[in-house]
Amino acid sequence: MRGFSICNLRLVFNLKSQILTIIMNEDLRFPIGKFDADFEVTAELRNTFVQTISDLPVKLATAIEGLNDEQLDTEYRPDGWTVRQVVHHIADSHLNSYCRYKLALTEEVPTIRPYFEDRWAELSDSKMPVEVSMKIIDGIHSRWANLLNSMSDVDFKRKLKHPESGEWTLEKMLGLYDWHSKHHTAHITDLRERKSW
Ligand code: NI
Repeated sequence: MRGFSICNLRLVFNLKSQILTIIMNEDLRFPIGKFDADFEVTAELRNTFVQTISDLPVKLATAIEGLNDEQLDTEYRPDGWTVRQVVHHIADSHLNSYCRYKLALTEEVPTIRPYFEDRWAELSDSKMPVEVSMKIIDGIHSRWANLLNSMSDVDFKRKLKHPESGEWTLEKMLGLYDWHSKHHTAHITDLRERKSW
């Protein structure tokens, strides 16, 4: 191949390793894959989603059990959130979600208010001890699960509107938070496995 020097080879090698790094980082970022909204919600599936919401406080407590401050301040992937930020983010995200459920149950297709989760994770309260958010998650999930268990089929078909992604039924949104709960828990459990913590 004419003009294909060592420099070109190095370039190809560097590009290849850069692409590999990006792919590996994406795997670390999405340990259970990305959320796919293309599914039919059956009553059985809905029950498994409700169970995930009930179980998260215990599953998350198990995932972070015994971690010291240095470990909590370790990023789960290069340039990613620390374990501490992940825990505080779950509290931020799920308290918003809980409010959105209550809005959708009491108003006609309310438009919800998005927020910049990355900016929230940089605020001072995301550096607090994780126990603070574990208490929030415990309380929110207890009430959220109670609410979900009280909802009828008709309630689960109620909708809210996200300004960017459009209308969501509450049962479809529950699929998102089932995924979200497992997604962030896996960030922590995968990191511990890689680090042998
Ligand atoms: Ni998240």
